[in-house]
Amino acid sequence: MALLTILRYPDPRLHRRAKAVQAVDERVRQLAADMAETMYDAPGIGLAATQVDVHEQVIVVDVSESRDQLMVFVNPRIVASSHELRPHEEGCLSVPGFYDDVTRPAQIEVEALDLDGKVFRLQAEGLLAVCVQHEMDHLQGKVFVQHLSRLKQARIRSRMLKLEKERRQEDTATASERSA
Ligand code: QAP
Ligand code: CO
Repeated sequence: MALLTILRYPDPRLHRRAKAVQAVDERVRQLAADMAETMYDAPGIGLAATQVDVHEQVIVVDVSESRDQLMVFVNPRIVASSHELRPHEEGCLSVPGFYDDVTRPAQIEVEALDLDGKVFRLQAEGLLAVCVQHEMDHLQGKVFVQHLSRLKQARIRSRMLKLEKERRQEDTATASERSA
């Protein structure tokens, strides 16, 4: 088990398109286990492989209160979605501290492989439907802020860059204190 580093928006690697997994083997099971550990540690309710700089179609989700209902989707695809749309507030581990409403289909049906490489289908609504769609967007290189207005995207981008810069200066100060 290992904690993985989560890429932060606006890192260009978040916009890479993930490739389909060719075989659900031990390597993929280890990736999913490490992603789950990283998501629970954050803590978050969903994480896509793209966010840990692995550009393969794997997502992990747990929307339960008890934090013990892990779902892993390999090569997920949406096979049906409702005409009904619903707004829901979203956040993202790659955009910490920023939240905004995104409107998406209220219900979806998703087909994916499980960790045994077996095909399964799942109907989802509510938070689970939001989370699966949000994570599947990551696999296409899309971050939820790209659903917002250009103005909001520009604001989030510059605030994230400013925070990153402050963090770097803080790290540099701490390092020079230690060596002094
Ligand atoms: C995607 O996001 C999601 O800003 C998963 O400071 C989010 O787990 C789908 C998080 C909302 C549906 C609704 C965000 C943690 C976690 C932050 C997450 C933060 C700390 C986000
Ligand atoms: Co996200």
